[in-house]
Amino acid sequence: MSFSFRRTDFPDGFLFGAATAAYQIEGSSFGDAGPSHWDTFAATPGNVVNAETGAIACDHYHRYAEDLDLIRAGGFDAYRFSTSWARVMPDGKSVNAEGLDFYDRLADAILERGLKPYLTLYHWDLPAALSDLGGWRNRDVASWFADYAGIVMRRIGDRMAATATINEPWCVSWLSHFWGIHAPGLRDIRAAARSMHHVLLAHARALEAMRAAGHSNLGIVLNFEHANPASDRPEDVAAAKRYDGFYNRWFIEALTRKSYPQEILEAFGDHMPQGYQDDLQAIGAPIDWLGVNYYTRTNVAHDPASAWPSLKSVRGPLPKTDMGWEIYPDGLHGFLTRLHRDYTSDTPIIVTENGMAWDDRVEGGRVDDAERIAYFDTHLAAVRRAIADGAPVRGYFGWSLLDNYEWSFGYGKRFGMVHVDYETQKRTPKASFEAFRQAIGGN
Ligand code: IFM
Repeated sequence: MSFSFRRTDFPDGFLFGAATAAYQIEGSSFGDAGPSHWDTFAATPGNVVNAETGAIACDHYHRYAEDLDLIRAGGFDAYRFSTSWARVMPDGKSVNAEGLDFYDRLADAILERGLKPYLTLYHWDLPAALSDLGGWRNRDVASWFADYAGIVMRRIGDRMAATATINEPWCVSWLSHFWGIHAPGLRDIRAAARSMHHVLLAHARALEAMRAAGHSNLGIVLNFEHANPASDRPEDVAAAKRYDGFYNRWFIEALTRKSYPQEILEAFGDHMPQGYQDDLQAIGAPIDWLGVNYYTRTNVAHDPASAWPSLKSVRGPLPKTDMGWEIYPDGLHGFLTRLHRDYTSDTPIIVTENGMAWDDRVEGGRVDDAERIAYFDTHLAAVRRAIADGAPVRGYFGWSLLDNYEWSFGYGKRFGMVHVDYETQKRTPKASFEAFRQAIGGN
């Protein structure tokens, strides 16, 4: 099975890439990395399937050369990776030379293969020592993060094609501090309100520090989920609007309009940090590009029995991935055109993550992930339609290069274009990897 497109169906210079994140692949037990709040979260019963951690993961720390060879062989143009805060600053204060040396080697190795390095500075591995101090609930996290960003960029910033501050602020804040599904596992509206502001303040302070140091092509990566009303009933339509407010609009409106959605602010009330209004000017400083992560839609119903936001997700009718997520490519087209029209105008947009989990099996040395090929194909068709409709989309990164640690789901959910046998660490490119190679011109 192959894709319905070729590289030439996209504008000249359109980037195809593969994406990963440090904690999900590196092996956090190697190279004197410190514990992150994911290590402590996973060590607490009930948080992660089988109590699995990123201690070994895909052993990318030792196997990065082989993994980068794969990206090149697939014909990709770019590699999106993240640096681990806990590896670079194990106690949250001092620098681990071995950690920085690793990223220095990695940066060179990416360039040696003719790939463009797309760096994300925070993909969720907060040092446990900073979590002890309140982590994202503590306003000081903004200056801690700016310091860390400066340290990483001084070492490898000269070689980065593009740099994002934070991956998916919604996950860093709401998912982790209100729904308690990710580290640190809090379920508390005050923690949510604070972290939802501080994560953007941290972005702003890091951006300022990097600009002052002369770095360029700086952005942020937001995740978007289409909020579909479960019915035409006005209560469900209003619930979907609230969902869109705290999931999608909160972050993009602060970044582009220097304001938060009124309805969400009112619900947070006094839980918002004092004087938050004074930070919005900095939070709304221009970015050079916006990263968009998109996977699915949610069908939202009003739920009068639960506290604000008084809603629940209900099972929808569309085919689903192994995560139970509905496959809805129109949502990607919708966000790309909506962002361009309502928020970001001509700021370049890069699809920094898109992909699906499937219960892949190696059979006869092959993994025939036809479902994933169809997923990528229909979403890349949505990207093409968005470009035709005027959205300045400049690239697309498949999530993910490798099967990896899927956070609270442990290793059970496979998102990779390359299968990983966690016993032997053997990599087996799947049919979707081969489909990319054929469409975009690898060896
Ligand atoms: O694996 C994650 C990634 O770390 C962030 N975006 C969503 C992916 C799939 O859940």
